[in-house]
Amino acid sequence: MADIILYDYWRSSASYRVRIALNLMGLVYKASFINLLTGQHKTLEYLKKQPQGIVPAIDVDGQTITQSLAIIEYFSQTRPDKSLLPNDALGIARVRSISYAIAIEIHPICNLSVVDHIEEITGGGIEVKTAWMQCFIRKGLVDVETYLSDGMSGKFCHSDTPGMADCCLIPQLYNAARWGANYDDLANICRIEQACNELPAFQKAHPEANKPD
Ligand SMILES: N[C@@H](CCC(=O)N[C@@H](CS)C(=O)NCC(=O)O)C(=O)O
Repeated sequence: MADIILYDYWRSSASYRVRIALNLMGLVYKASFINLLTGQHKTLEYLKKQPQGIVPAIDVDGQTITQSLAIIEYFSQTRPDKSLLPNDALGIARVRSISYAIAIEIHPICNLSVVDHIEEITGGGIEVKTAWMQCFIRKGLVDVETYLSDGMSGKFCHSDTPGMADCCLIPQLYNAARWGANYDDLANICRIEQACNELPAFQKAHPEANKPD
């Protein structure tokens, strides 16, 4: 099988989701570092891979795939023995609900390009940016906690096996900590975070372990 190349930025939570997923599936990949700080994601060369100019993107099986959840689902479908989705339709729907609550509800409104723009149009400083992040990350995590309190979570977001929802949750918590959004009172989230942090797949995917030299 052809090499897997992940177009990655160490601090990107969407890239971090895919790093966790590849590690959980035991898939070896090469990381190609795309420096968001120098605008490498907006170069013509990278835009041929990812026309939106965002990370991650991945080269696999002779194709390029974009969007973190599409990437995780692609691997789950093409390598079913390593799938990060449950076997039943209801389970898949639940895992997608939790994943989307993070990746579609929290992440886009807390993207740096969004908060930088808010800072610019309000004329506010870092305080405006921080208040925005804390408000919307906290609100989104409270919603996720409600999902996780439905009796269908186990050791992880869904059952006792880590899967796609955990790949979304842990990077979002890293971002919450970065901006000082409190979630100490959200018991299921804290319990699942602890379980994930014990696994090498999550440890190896952590941004600090993926900083370029
Ligand atoms: N929905 C996308 C989100 C990707 C995304 O927003 N990536 C951010 C980093 S986490 C990015 O590349 N931002 C660069 C920019 O906005 O200029 C996914 O899940 O892959």
